[in-house]
Amino acid sequence: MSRSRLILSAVLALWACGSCSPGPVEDVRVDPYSRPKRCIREVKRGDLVRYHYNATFTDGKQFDSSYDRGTAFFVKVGDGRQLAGVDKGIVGMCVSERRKITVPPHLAYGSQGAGDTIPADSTLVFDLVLLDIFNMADRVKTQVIKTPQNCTRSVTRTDFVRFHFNGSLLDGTPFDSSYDRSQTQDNLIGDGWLIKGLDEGLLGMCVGEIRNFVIPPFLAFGEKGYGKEIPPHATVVYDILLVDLHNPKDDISVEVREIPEPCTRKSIAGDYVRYHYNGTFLDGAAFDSSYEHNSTYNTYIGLGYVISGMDKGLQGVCMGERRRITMPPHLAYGQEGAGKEIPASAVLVFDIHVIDFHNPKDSVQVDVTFRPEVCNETSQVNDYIQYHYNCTLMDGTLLFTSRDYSVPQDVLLGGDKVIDGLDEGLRGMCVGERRTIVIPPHLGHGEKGAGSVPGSAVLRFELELVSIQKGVPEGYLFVWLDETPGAIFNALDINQDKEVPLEEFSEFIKRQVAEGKGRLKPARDPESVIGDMFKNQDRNGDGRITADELKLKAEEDAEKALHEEL
Ligand SMILES: *[C@@H]1O[C@H](CO)[C@@H](O)[C@H](O)[C@H]1NC(C)=O
Ligand SMILES: *[C@@H]1O[C@H](CO)[C@@H](O)[C@H](O)[C@H]1NC(C)=O
Ligand SMILES: *[C@@H]1O[C@H](CO)[C@@H](O)[C@H](O)[C@H]1NC(C)=O
Ligand SMILES: *[C@@H]1O[C@H](CO)[C@@H](O)[C@H](O)[C@H]1NC(C)=O
Ligand SMILES: *[C@@H]1O[C@H](CO)[C@@H](O)[C@H](O)[C@H]1NC(C)=O
Ligand SMILES: *[C@@H]1O[C@H](CO)[C@@H](O)[C@H](O)[C@H]1NC(C)=O
Ligand SMILES: *[C@@H]1O[C@H](CO)[C@@H](O)[C@H](O)[C@H]1NC(C)=O
Ligand SMILES: [Ca+2]
Ligand SMILES: [Ca+2]
Repeated sequence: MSRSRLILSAVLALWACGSCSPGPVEDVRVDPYSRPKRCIREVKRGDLVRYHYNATFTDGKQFDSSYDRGTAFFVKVGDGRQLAGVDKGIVGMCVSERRKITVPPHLAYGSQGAGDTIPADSTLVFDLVLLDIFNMADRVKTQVIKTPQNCTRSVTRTDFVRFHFNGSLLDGTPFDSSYDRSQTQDNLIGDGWLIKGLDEGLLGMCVGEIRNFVIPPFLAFGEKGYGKEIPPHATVVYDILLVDLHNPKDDISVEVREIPEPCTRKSIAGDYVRYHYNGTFLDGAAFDSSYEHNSTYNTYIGLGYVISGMDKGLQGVCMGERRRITMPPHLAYGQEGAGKEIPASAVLVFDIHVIDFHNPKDSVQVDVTFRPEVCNETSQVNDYIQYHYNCTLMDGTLLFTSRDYSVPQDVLLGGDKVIDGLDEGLRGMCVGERRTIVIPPHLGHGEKGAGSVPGSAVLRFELELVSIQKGVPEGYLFVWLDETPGAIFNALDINQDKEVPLEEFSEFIKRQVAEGKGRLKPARDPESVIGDMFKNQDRNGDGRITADELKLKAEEDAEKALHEEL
């Protein structure tokens, strides 16, 4: 349009002055010798422009230059503050365009000239490059460059944002970039910390969104500019990527992803939780994961051992639950951040998988899954039992199983041969009974764990009792089931020769056991138990028990029992 308008105005000038002049009055000549490919806006009257220029006479001699003053020329087009010829010749220009405007004297300093510098009737040549253009009616011009897939929340007033930006002037000269500092720009919105144009422009943005802003100087750095980079009256252009967003009033937010059924118990403050996590920022970038450490993260909750967002977010979880906990910086690592990984004021997103938890006060939890109809006797301490088991972690990982062996597992209950929780959980069972027991680590393998059992792990055992061999009280090798025979030595001395060697003793004991009158300590070779019993009676170790020896031993035992009673 600029061309045709100029020609048109030249024609009009010709007509208007047709009778008063010897020839057509010369108009401004415009030579747009360098025009950018992209021109989104052209200068029109009323616009405010910034440009650099060199001014010469037609012979090329320079009489003025904006460069000499160090700042570009700033003016409103059409308000008469620049030469009428330039005012006219600049119309239609784009930013970064270069024009040579040749101004005839009557549109410059006329027949008067200007002081010593411009002689009368000088034609002047202005070589200028347009740097900036805006209008007081402008608003921030916003263009969405990239929209994220999911946007659950967008910036509102009083939010705190972290963003990356590239800032440039309208002619493309970069003036600042957060990328150069490798850290985000962090600001409260609506609080006057940011230039007006951004304070407004960031509203409604989502994390991951990229916007381009063109901001006129009166909504940016105004007539003062900023530092060396941003000149006075500069329009600024920002590409902004929103990285992070929260409100200082935010609490944690919890999104439950998966709750296993049944959930019989939920964690409370004071529990000790083992969990896996993936830690990311709001934009999805990962900063840490427990899986990389090959172990769960373990902590007491509700007691201030972990960042408060986590302390809170881990309460009320079920074993096996998966949840996402999003925590604002004031409930995470705050304005300081942490190490290289967590920047200042970062919102953190943790995807959590709860493996197990327990309370230091927990005891063994028993759940009988099958009880046979006939249950004449149950397993007790000192009994020798056989059982099948599957031992898993609470997430189902199988650790051990008796199926790996050809025979069932066996144990003398109370014998300190298995973890305390299992010893306890195996008591009170009928043969054929099945139960599931849950053992907290303090009754299991403790904080250190053992082998494939992780430290502080809660264990689940599936148990099936195969057999019970009743035992004898602690410290005993043999007990009488009926009454103790009165004349014991006579009974022992089967051939009545007043002495009892090992063979005779052994034969007697075995007969008692066979007849159901007595019981040997189970879980050991009977011969060796009988051998020990014999040694206890054969006081002088000559291989024979006499009546006196037996009497002495009986008296001692009675005395010992009396002492123990007292
Ligand atoms: C003005 O002159 C200087 C020095 O010759 C040159 O660098 C600059 O590009 C010129 N500016 C314009 C707008 O012609
Ligand atoms: C967006 O949300 C949907 C539904 O919540 C989810 O399935 C999808 O994975 C999300 N996409 C991204 C890129 O986060
Ligand atoms: C800023 O510029 C850098 C370098 O050109 C580029 O990688 C980055 O994507 C730009 N950022 C935005 C928000 O446009
Ligand atoms: C985790 O285990 C993998 C595979 O066993 C191993 O390559 C890696 O080095 C381990 N990482 C740590 C931190 O122990
Ligand atoms: C963590 O990420 C890994 C790999 O993407 C995934 O297999 C695992 O399930 C994630 N864990 C949680 C708790 O989300
Ligand atoms: C259980 O006791 C009943 C009655 O005393 C008896 O008949 C039955 O044989 C016993 N069963 C077993 C398995 O010991
Ligand atoms: C152990 O697991 C196997 C396979 O699931 C099952 O057949 C068996 O009954 C389980 N053992 C016990 C004692 O529950
Ligand atoms: Ca004898
Ligand atoms: Ca003896």
